[in-house]
Amino acid sequence: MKHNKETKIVVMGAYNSGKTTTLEQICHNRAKVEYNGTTTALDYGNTMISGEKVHFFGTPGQDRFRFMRRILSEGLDGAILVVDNSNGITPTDQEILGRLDEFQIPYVIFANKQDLNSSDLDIDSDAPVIGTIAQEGEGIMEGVEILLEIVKSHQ
Ligand SMILES: Nc1nc2c(ncn2[C@@H]2O[C@H](COP(=O)(O)OP(=O)(O)OP(=O)(O)O)[C@@H](O)[C@H]2O)c(=O)[nH]1
Ligand SMILES: [Mg+2]
Repeated sequence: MKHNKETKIVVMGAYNSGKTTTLEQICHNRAKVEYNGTTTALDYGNTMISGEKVHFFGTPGQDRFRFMRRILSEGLDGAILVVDNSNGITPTDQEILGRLDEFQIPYVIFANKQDLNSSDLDIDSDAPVIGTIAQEGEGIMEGVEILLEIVKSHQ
């Protein structure tokens, strides 16, 4: 019988882009550490997808917590970069993209807040870009499924 490894996905992105909201849509049993609505340590949740357990860790977006990105990214199988589409790609996003490409981590980009701005992201990446409205759950599970396919084909 095939051994089903549990999968670890890390949700990354700049401050206020919608990482926590995204994770809340994916997972129903969750823990979060935040202060005044901003993530200060991490978000965590897990869910079963196609009979496999998938763990999601959300990073803090504020640059003063960037060390958490490194800690939470130990042993990750894949990543979601959540971009605020009304802001475009920020320096934080650029830094994350550079690392994901450098270490050949499978990832997808969620172009979030499509309700505020639905123009195309100007981005230098070969990863799939999925338009999302995290608050309404739009695009989220479709994007997760695309990511899990890429993670599987990468293994
Ligand atoms: N209009 C709109 N607002 C959104 C969307 N997704 C999230 N938000 C709002 O954006 C704000 C930030 O969302 P969070 O999910 O806390 O963002 P975050 O990336 O976890 O923020 P940090 O942890 O502080 O980096 C909240 O007020 C959300 O309600 C969206 O698709 N559209
Ligand atoms: Mg957050």
